[in-house]
Amino acid sequence: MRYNFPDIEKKWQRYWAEHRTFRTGGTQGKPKYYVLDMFPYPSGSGLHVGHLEGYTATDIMARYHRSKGYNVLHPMGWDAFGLPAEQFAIKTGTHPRETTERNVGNFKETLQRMGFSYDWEREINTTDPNYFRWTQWIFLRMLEKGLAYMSEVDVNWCEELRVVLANEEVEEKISAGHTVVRKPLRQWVLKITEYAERLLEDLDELDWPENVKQMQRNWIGRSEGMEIDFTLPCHRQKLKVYTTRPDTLFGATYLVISPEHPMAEKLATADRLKTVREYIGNAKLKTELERTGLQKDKTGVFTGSYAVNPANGEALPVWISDFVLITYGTGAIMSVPAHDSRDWEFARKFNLPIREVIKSPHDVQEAVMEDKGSTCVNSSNSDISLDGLDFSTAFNAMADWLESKGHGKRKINYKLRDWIFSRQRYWGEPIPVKHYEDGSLRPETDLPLTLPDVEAYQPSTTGESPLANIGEWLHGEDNHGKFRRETNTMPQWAGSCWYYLRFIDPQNAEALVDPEKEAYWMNVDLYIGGAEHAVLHLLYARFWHKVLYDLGVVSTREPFQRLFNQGMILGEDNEKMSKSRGNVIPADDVMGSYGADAVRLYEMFLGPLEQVKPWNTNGIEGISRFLSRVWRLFYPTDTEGSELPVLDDTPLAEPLLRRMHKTIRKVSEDTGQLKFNTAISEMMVFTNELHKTGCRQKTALETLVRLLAPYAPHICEELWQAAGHDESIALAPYPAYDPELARDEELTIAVQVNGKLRGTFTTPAGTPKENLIQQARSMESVGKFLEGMTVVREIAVPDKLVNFAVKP
Ligand code: ANZ
Repeated sequence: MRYNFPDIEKKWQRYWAEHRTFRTGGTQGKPKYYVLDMFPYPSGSGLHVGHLEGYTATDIMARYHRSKGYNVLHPMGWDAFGLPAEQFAIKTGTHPRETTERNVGNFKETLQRMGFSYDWEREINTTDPNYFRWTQWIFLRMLEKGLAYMSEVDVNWCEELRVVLANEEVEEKISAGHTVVRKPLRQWVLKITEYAERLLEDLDELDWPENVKQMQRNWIGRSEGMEIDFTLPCHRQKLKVYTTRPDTLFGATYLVISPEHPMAEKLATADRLKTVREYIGNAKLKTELERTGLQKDKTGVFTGSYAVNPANGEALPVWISDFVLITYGTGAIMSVPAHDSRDWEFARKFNLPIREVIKSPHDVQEAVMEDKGSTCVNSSNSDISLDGLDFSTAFNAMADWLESKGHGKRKINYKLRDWIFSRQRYWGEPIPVKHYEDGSLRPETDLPLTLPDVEAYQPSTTGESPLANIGEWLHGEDNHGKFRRETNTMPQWAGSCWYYLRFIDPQNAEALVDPEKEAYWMNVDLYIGGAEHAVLHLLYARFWHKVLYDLGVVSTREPFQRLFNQGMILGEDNEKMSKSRGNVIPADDVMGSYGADAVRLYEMFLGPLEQVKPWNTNGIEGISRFLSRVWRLFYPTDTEGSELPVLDDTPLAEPLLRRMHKTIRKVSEDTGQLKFNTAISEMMVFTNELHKTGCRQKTALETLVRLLAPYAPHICEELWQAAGHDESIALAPYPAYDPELARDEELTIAVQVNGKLRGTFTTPAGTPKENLIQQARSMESVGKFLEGMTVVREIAVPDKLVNFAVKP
């Protein structure tokens, strides 16, 4: 009988839906496993093979854990508010709801064609009023707690999109060619800074990639320093600077304040006022990035005023420069050009004095204190001396002295800013607040507050959302008086801040999530998604989760225990897949040619999940042949018809028995650790062995099919049924191995890149070439040398070595 994948795949997808095979179990009895994808924004261009990588990985984990006896929660939904649908509405007049529905339909069809074992009864959509009612509910709890507030803030205003951007979004928009300027607007802001310390501390207990944790740490940007007061002889006020290096105070030779600093104009002496005003005016036109970029030429003006250094009484000139940001510290710094590179550049450019106060024992051009063994020099007054002290001793000595004299205070600063939370948009969750004529503000009592239909989707000319044009929605009156509704909507990030909780209890009309169900399912055991969300989504969601924790809605401090970033799949040309490059491989096309099982298997066989790797259509042919070989173990001839395979029941011979137990061990271990590529090559080896020995023994063949089922579920269901089973293979237990029979004779294999030894690994004697290459590729110590390079040749010498010949 032939392997007819289109019919087989359709047949089993229908079977799973009819039998509700992947319905999530209740909260009793079994251990739980919650495995989650970063749910997609249903765009108009559909899913390509890159999108399916992470979804395939989570699906394998879901199926694997089900057969290992876990109660698995594996849901899917749609993060469907957002700009593209709104931009499309502006252009064509189509309601974003229509566009969204159509796109969701397409996405869902593709995902179902892939045979993913989602519990579709838990599907959610962030634009559904039954969903965003709870997004609005969370916002109102934040309002009550003072965590949501309105403020006149300098926002990042995108000219082309006529919308405010979060700090976290600016870079992406600039690189897309948009203009972003700073402009003051009254906005809703969420006080994420109140959680800075907890967001930082709790990172330590998470099983996340170290680089993602580090990016969050950098974004939060905690620094320990001091605020130091410099007296201004001609003014009553003092000038407060923030520094992380009070140990270098004797080396300060001038001060710099930000153009937005409230003292900037006041400090300008009459002869300098015109130049100072001009400089301040020009700074407004630049973005933060233009001002602070390291390679940027430094600009600045002298105010004409001087301030007194509390350590040595020297009068230091006060300058204005736009590399000092008003949003950080106090918006004023003391410059120590001998030991800070930006200060150094600035001093050289404007001919300001440079005084060394740190000596390094090493021969370095510019002494930095982090340099081990560096100590202070030229740093004493009649009260204290820092000379000869190392960084932390000097820091503390100076801090104690300044504090005792009332010249300064220790201070912890964070780079993290409060989260600007309003958008001048139609297609978002309405912010459920009413503004009354007396200036007061009250929450909407009746949630959800839904979106009215509008005629036109353009932002209003005042920069308000199109909702400001809908009179009957906008204005109203209740027993508190006449009111006007808030016209801002929430940013796209809002809905994804808590969706993982709604999957636990999607229909609940009384509460966001039932506490008992929450306690059973949380937190998420495995969360897979792209590294591009390292800061934005993952930081926002952690913040909301902590707010919900404080409200008693959730029982865990963190939402996602384990995070895994899949490496991007590039186009065949080694470039990122994108419409403009024309290198996108649509998922439906390859599924049409090779079937879902082949696509799933091939995506996982491309290389280690975390690695970036190019798609290669020739490679999928090989996988396709492998599936046919598995099929022919059961049906050796290509005859038409539907005869059942005849399998024999005699005990397995010793060598094959051992081989089988080893295979179970390896595939099971690798699958559990998301090392899917090596698990697959192990199954290939076993399949070859079965063919070579002409084995048609029931246990051996069924074992192969059970191991393969999480990867290629359709063909395995078909063969499992053919072997005489009535129940879905998804419900069959995972094969177990006998440790004694699974023991290996291990050999050490050397791995080289361009002939240089980059690592070794152990593997059973006789491991075939392709398996050796896969294992070698998965090694971190090797991967580093392959990244960004083109592999020109892969050489594997069985039982000895692997060598990769690469070029840039
Ligand atoms: C003197 C000094 C000497 C500094 C030295 C550094 C090195 P982090 O670690 O990022 O917190 N700074 C303070 N406020 C600033 C602002 N608003 N805009 C630009 N720069 C600002 O950085 C703190 C350091 O950055 C501070 O310590 C200050 O320069 C500068 F050898 O003060 B330092």
